[in-house]
Amino acid sequence: MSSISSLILYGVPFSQPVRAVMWLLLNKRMPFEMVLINPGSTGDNGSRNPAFLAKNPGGTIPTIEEPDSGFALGEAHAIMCYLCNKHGWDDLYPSNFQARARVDWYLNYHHRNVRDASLGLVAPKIRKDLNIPQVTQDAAKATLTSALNALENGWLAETAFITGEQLTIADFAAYVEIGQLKPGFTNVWDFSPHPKVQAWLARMEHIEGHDDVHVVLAELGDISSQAPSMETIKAANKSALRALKAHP
Ligand SMILES: N[C@@H](CCC(=O)N[C@@H](CS)C(=O)NCC(=O)O)C(=O)O
Repeated sequence: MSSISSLILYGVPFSQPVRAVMWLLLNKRMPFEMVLINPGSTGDNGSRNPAFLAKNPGGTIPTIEEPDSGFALGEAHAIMCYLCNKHGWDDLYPSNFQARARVDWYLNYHHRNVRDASLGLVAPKIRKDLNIPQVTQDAAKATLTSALNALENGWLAETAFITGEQLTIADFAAYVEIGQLKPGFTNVWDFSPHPKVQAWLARMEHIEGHDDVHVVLAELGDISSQAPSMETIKAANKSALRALKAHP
């Protein structure tokens, strides 16, 4: 996965926005090195440690760094757009202004809508330390339901992918949130009211890089009836990193 001067991706495979960036890089077979950063921790490898805050003042993963120039960038969507711009990956981030604007539209929409999948359903079980109040979880689930309705009746109503017939980075961004909920992974959501979303999820499974990016969730398995132990979470992360290293 890496060479000495390759791009550095700070993160952990458990992080949804980190997985979006990983997927883009694996899909494009772009060498990178993942440097493990513990989200929320002020410790040595923590995202709230002063050394990390100097790279990303928001203290979040993913963050990338280019070793040659020292250029650092945070926010998964900004990172994916930058990488597509830099490498000319117009297939995933179209150069046509209107097509690109539709991708940007979804990427902006995502943050306070689809992203609530993690807040309402995954973080309460994986990040028990956050003590996310029930009322917050319920509000996040309601937001997710509205977002899935918007995907079902709007974005995915007529097309194979979110902004049209072509896969774009909008699909990576959306899938890392929505896909994590399905049977085979955490199994914490009933998708039966959303058949078009289900069909899109199935389509996304065939996109290059899907399996390697999602080792962490395949290993974690069903968490619908019981929250996983810290050992299970750590083991899943380790398997995910092994898979990443083995990627051509
Ligand atoms: N909008 C950001 C969200 C990043 C984010 O929420 N990352 C979490 C991990 S999934 C994080 O770093 N949390 C640590 C913290 O906020 O202290 C993005 O898309 O990159």
